[in-house]
Amino acid sequence: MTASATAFDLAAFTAASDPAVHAVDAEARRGLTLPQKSLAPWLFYDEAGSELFEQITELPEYYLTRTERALFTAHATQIFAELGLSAKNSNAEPTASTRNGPVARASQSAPYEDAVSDARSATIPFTRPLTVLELGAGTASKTGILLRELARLQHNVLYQPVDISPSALAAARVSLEGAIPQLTVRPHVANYVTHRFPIVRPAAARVLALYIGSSIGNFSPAEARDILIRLRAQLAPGDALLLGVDLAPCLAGANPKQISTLLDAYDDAAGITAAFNRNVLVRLNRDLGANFDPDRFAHRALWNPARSRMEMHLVSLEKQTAILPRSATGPALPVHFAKGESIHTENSYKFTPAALKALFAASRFTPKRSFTDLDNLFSVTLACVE
Ligand code: AVJ
Repeated sequence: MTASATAFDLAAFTAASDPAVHAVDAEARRGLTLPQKSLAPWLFYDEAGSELFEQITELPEYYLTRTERALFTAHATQIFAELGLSAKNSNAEPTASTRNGPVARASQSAPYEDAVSDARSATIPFTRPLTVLELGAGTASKTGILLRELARLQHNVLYQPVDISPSALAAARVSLEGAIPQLTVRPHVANYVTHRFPIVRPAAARVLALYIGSSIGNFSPAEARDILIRLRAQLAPGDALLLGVDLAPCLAGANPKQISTLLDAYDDAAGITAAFNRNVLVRLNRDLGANFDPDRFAHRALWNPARSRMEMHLVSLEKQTAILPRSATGPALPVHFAKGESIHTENSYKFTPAALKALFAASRFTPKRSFTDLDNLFSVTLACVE
């Protein structure tokens, strides 16, 4: 037996025994044999990729995280008030009162706002406690703002983050439980798209589901609708969804979002997004024993106006062939690239108010209130289950 045959056997053994590696192998074989090669964006989030994404969130060009954080800071009180939780009707000590900063304002222009203005003004008496579920929580750095506010309004808070990255969830648990004494974190490692996730409901608790950070943007309109339909099926009247989406560029208006803002956010000067993109090949090499040379692929970010999405690609700089070794799933697979041929690694959909409204309608959520920054970059919507 040659040395390389031994290495291949070892890769096959690893893939067969580890379900996570098996999923990587199956996705690589699916995506890399399509006419337009593709790899699903969940593959980005191994330990190194999760760390690179954290760095992205702090880049000057990547406005998404900081804008959403500002919206949470400005409107956390209002968000929980909409859910019937305010210092008035809780036993907990009220603290730092109104924090409506200049950064953010409540959007009054969204078309769905009109239909719900009556319901909004009604005061809902607080009775049942709230537990917080989060899809794609990652390290949950922004979530702390909301959880801290909730911990002021209710004695104990159960937080249930679901994420594909065990390392990110472990970091979330350590930092949040350290910072908020009344908080219990119950992490669940799962791909929330392909697998069911449990929702723990302490006696009579209502669920606030967070799907923030534009995570939903990785999915096509049909997939996004299905994710929300499946979430909705696990929820009951009185529960709610807080959805954070990145907004589409606009052509008119007082302060229109520019396409260049998007292009810069996905192709930063420091090259962190490029490293994040290439890391998917590093992961295939490590998990599957493939032999991609990440340096022979260029990072490319483009705006696709027809689909209202940013796309990331890895463009082959030359004619080349990489090999996925034999595994439990199949035989050794050579992957040929022409010069200039790309692997499509991510879609990041950007929403118009109309698209958002259609998404909520299709998944039977009732949007109650939307918050948007003054530059019309990002929006957070509270929607309820009726
Ligand atoms: C984590 C999916 C919200 O689409 O903006 C960041 C991932 N990709 N830079 C996004 C990402 C490139 C991010 N999401």
